[in-house]
Formats: sequence, C-alpha cells, structure tokens
Amino acid sequence: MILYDTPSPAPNPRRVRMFAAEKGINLPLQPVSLMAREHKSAEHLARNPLGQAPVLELDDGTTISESVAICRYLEAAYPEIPLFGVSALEIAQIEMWIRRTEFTLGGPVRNYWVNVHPFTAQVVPERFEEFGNANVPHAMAAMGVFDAALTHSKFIAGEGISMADIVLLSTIDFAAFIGLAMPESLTNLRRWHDDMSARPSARA
Ligand SMILES: N[C@@H](CCC(=O)N[C@@H](CS)C(=O)NCC(=O)O)C(=O)O
Repeated sequence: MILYDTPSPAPNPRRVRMFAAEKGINLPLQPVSLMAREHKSAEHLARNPLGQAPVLELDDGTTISESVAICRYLEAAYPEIPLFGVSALEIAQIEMWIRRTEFTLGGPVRNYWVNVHPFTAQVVPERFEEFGNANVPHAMAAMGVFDAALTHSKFIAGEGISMADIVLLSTIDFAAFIGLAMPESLTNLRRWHDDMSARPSARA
C-alpha cells in the first residue's frame, strides 16, 4: 500500500495518517505537492479524478479516495483497534459525530478558506468574500455544540477514541490555521483538544 499524501496543515490526509498511527499500521507515504499542483497532474487525476489527496493505492494498483472511505478500508482490513465502533450504538454515534463535524464545521471552514483566506486567492477564480465571512458564526456555533457534548464524555462519541475524534481534531486544527481558532470559553473542547494533541498519532 502507498498513501498519496500532503503534509499538515492539510486536514484530510492527516486523518489517514493519524488513523493508521492509532492502529499501528505502517503506511508508506508518497508526497503530492499542492504548491507544485501535482494533485492536478494527469498521473494523479488517474488516481483520483477530483485531483485531491489523500489517495490510498493498494498493492494491485486499486485506488481509494476520500479520507473516511480510506479509513473504513483500513478498519476492515485491520480490525484492531476498532475506531469506527463495534456495537450498533457505537457505530451509529461515531458516524453521527463524523457527519456533524464534516457538515456543520467542515463546510463553514471550507467556505471561509475558499472565499476569504489569502492563500486560496491565486487558485480560486471567483470568490464570494461576504458569503465566506458569513460562515464564521456557523463554524463557531458548531464548536459550541462539540463543547457541550464533551461535558459528558472524554471523547466526542463516548469514552474511547474513535474516527470521530480524528475527523474533529483535523478540522479544528485546520480551522485554527486559517484564523478560526476555537474560543477560549469552550473549556470542554479545549480539554479534549489538549488530550488529543498529546497523543503520538497527532504528530503523524
Ligand atoms: N473529501 C475529501 C477531501 C479531500 C481534499 O479536499 N483534500 C485537499 C487536501 S486536505 C486537496 O487535495 N485539496 C486540493 C483541491 O481540492 O484541489 C477527503 O476527505 O479526502
């Protein structure tokens, strides 16, 4: 297997590296430079027609894109330690928090990144700055929901680490990188963030 990868702060490949690290899977990395536009090369488009990273290439040449789909493959191929849940309730709750993170936080963060942040100005032909800025309160509201949930549990979907924590950490850290840091007042989210950031997998 090879993971076509882009380094942090890119949030999506980081999810896969963290997931593999938590499971102890050795995943050889092949860097794809976003700065050099390698992700839009014919070679990479053959791996993923959306021209994005990460992509997992299996030994027979089959490719899988989408960070959550890649992690689901790894979960099925390497069941220990389970990170998508085991019981019906765990599986549902982990999925619920992954979707909440991607839709309620990831969506607004992406809209701000694409429409407002100076780094994307060169590559996004038409930007809607007012729309991008209108997403900031939605991102902050989503963080408030995660903070409230973390009043009751150590991790976002319960008492054990799961893929939902990995998706949330990568999104929160990318949000901070682009200037949408979590408010100081969200003490549960900050406690969770400190715990997650201290794990060796956070540096994968
Ligand atoms: N939904 C995809 C998103 C992949 C994605 O947006 N990757 C970024 C790097 S973090 C990328 O390749 N951006 C370049 C582009 O979209 O052109 C996933 O979860 O893997």
